[in-house]
Amino acid sequence: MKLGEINDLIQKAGEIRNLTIDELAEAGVGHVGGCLSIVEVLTVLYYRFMKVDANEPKMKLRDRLVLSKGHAGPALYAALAHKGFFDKSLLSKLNKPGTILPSHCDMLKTTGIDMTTGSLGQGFSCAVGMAAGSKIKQDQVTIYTIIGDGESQEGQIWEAAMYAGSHKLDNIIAFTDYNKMQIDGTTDEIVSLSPLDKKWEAFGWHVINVEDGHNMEEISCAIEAAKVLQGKPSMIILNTIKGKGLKCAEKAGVANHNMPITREMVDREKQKALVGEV
Ligand SMILES: Cc1ncc(C[n+]2csc(CCOP(=O)(O)OP(=O)(O)O)c2C)c(N)n1
Ligand SMILES: [Mg+2]
Repeated sequence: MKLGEINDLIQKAGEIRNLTIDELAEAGVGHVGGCLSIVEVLTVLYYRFMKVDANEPKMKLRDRLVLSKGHAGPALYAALAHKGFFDKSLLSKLNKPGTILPSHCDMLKTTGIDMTTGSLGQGFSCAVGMAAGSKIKQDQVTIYTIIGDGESQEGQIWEAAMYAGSHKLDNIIAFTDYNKMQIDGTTDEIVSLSPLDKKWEAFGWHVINVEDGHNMEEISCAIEAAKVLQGKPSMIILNTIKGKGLKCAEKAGVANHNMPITREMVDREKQKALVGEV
């Protein structure tokens, strides 16, 4: 990837992160941690890989993204607004009465959302079903899906994983947002996933570990490798930081899962950054 291209992605990810933070601050509370850990993968998908058209959101032969960890909807809304699927001003209406942007993804409400999600495990199953359907129809599209690490403790994930591996669905590229935290603690404290890569391999998936899940060059290389691979579905494990880029969220640790966030908190942090105090 050329330097200019990387810098452009970094700028876009910064803008999408800021849109996400402002959107959540306007709502006053939200899934701050799990939104901020997926900003880079969303940026890379929408600006480097996904065959989508904001002017024709229902284009038949488009790539799909199923955000199985549907509680991170606000990050996806920010990416979609940035890409032009709807007006950025709508982000200020997150989760308010009459909004098109509910806290969790709803394909009947929001332009650009490919699947309704929020019940952990189900979105991933839908994505596998979409990949199977695309194969039958011989549609040349890629189904992308993002799951959480806590979500990976759902049995439904592994039923779908087994199906995709068994049917050699090489048109699905999945990501695990491996931020090592879930709602009530770290994944190690609740149910350890280790060795996560070996588990996916055992289910017939090609696995790529991305050491720094916020490095968009690394993420891009992983997707490029997954796209050319034939005969297996791909799982890209992104080692991420829950709350990435908002210091008060990063410091809160597990408590950042669904935390209060106000304009004052965000402004205070921006001011501290300006005077070099973090
Ligand atoms: C079936 C189901 N059970 C419980 C919940 C409540 N819930 C929402 S998010 C969450 C934790 C998910 O953790 P993880 O997948 O690690 O998400 P992330 O760290 O990326 O925010 C839980 C238990 C849910 N949405 N669906
Ligand atoms: Mg997690």
